[in-house]
Amino acid sequence: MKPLFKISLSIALIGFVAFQGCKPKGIQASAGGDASKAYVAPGKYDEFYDFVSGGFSGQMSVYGLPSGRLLRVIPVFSVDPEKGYGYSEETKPMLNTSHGFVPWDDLHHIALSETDGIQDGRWVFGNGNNTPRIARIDLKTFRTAEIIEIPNSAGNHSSPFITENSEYVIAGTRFSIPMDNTNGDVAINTYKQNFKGTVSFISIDKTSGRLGIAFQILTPGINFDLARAGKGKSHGWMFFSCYNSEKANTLLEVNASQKDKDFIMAVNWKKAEEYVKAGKAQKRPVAYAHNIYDENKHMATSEIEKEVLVLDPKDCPDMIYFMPCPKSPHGCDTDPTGEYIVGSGKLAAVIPVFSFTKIQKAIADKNYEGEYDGIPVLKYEAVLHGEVQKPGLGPLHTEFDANGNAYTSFFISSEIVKWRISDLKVLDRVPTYYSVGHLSVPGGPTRKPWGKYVIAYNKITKDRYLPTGPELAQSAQIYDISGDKMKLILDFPTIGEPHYAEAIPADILIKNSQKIYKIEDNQNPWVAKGDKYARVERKGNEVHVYITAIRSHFNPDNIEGVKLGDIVYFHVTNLEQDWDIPHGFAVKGANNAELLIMPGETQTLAWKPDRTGVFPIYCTDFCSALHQEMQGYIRVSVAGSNVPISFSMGKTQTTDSTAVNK
Ligand code: K7E
Ligand code: CUA
Repeated sequence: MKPLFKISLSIALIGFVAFQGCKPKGIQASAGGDASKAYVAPGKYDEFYDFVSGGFSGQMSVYGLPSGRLLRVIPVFSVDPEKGYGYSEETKPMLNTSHGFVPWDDLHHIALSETDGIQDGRWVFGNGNNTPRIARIDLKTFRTAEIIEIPNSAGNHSSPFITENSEYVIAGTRFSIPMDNTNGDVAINTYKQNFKGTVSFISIDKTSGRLGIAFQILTPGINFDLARAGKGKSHGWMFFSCYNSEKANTLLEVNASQKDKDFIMAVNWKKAEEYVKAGKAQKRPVAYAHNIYDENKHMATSEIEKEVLVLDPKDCPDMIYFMPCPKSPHGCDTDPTGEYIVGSGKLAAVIPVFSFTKIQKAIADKNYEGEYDGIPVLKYEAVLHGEVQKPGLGPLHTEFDANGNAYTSFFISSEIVKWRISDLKVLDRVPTYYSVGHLSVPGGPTRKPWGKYVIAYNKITKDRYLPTGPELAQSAQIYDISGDKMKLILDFPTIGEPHYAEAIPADILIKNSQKIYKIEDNQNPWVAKGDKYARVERKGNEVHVYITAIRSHFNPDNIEGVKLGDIVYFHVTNLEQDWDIPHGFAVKGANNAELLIMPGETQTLAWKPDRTGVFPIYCTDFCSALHQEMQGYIRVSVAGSNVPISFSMGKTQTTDSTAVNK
């Protein structure tokens, strides 16, 4: 540490301690003094990128760790007017589904791509809970590159969890439902006869990342909550937590809490692959949207796919097993070695830890306690490594460090508990402020945890921040876990309602981060690659404005000849080839949003004028000293007007032949 840094840090610390002085006593004590560990000096980079789910915001946000600085919000399942996502003609198809345009969703879980069980920094995946979807975000550009809808599913909560070589992300349905190819118009109280669950295996192309639904497995009508892939010795298996083994269809808070134990479902997906190869899967008619953003065309396309392969466990022995798990399990997490599977029963008084070796032995010995809908149920004692006794109340999720320790979040007792996997001893506990949901250790779900911190994502903030009306910010808290005891070092408010998050060392991503799109590679059908292509064309009642943007003007910036009843398409190409120089574009009265166009990119805004007059257009992103001069006018005349199409910039009416009004 340089001396200068020390001085400014101690000033910061004095401020910090003084500020703590006016807080309630309990909080002050627990926040005690290790803020230096979260301090990243101005101008310095953070050590980790933290990808945080936005919950009901439908987005993903990116923070630096350990500073908690917000770096970016990535629009995924919800429209984002700030970036024009879901508003521009090029991005609208990303939000297409079999139900049409669905501009919102609920994103709970993050999965970073892995090679050999280690984060490789290529892609990050997120789930849409409401209208079942999985998204792939490209980590070169931090933009959503693909969204695939999941058929035969409702409430895609148990998703997206990734296998150790990114073979698959999986998607387990939370709600069981009548299958898509059956007549779903049935009485709800026929649940037990007509409702089924599925878990889907979505393959990831090794080079392009392109997703495809490889197969689905039909399951009893229970609810899938969370999942984790096996790794190392348990690679080839996937573990799903299930609740509502009672198969209740009403008042689940009571009716789905009847049994002492629900299940963790163990799926041998290597075996499932064999069954698919052997032709055991049934082709079922379905309809689901598959949306891909083409980086060269700067444009998304959406296709409706029509078929899915479904495996029925009846035809596929040795593919799935149930393990009893107390009581309404939520989290289901595998440790870095792949030997231990931790089930967190929301209503359970212990944390059961299962052993993969014992599971294999119980399967070989057919050590079953019975069947559930024809699927073998392994004996609890036979597969149990042991139980963590008196851990806390309301265990939800568990993450791991590289030293054989586990960290479990407790919603009801509002704490993180550190325990040792080998002997199941509780080692430490710290309060969270308040009611932690997920927690996350960098690399925590992988074969190689990076450790250093555990971050709590809390549901309730109460007195932690200045009041902001009826709704308060959700909050994350960072604890230093480098020593024996966990130490709270920072609170930071978050966007939306975070559930899961995953952090990755910054070095892995920085080197791949893209700075611009090359204008020569731009294959958007409406691109204008320079002034000579700037033009306005009428096609029936469509007016296409091919407009270029470069500091600090639009070309053209005076446009006439639009008539009421026309739809105007502004195709804006940003000609800049410098990092961090987007231009924005907005027109008065537009019913959608702005465009925010990256260097080398083309984006299109559709505008249907509702009245005659002259309407300003302008750049919305402060791009230069003369940003405020980056503006123009478009004139709208009456429907039968004979004002011809014309366009210009500066004094010169263009005389380029491509630009002449035909
Ligand atoms: Cu526990 Cu939706 Cu992962 Cu929230 S879920 S906390
Ligand atoms: Cu371009 Cu401001």
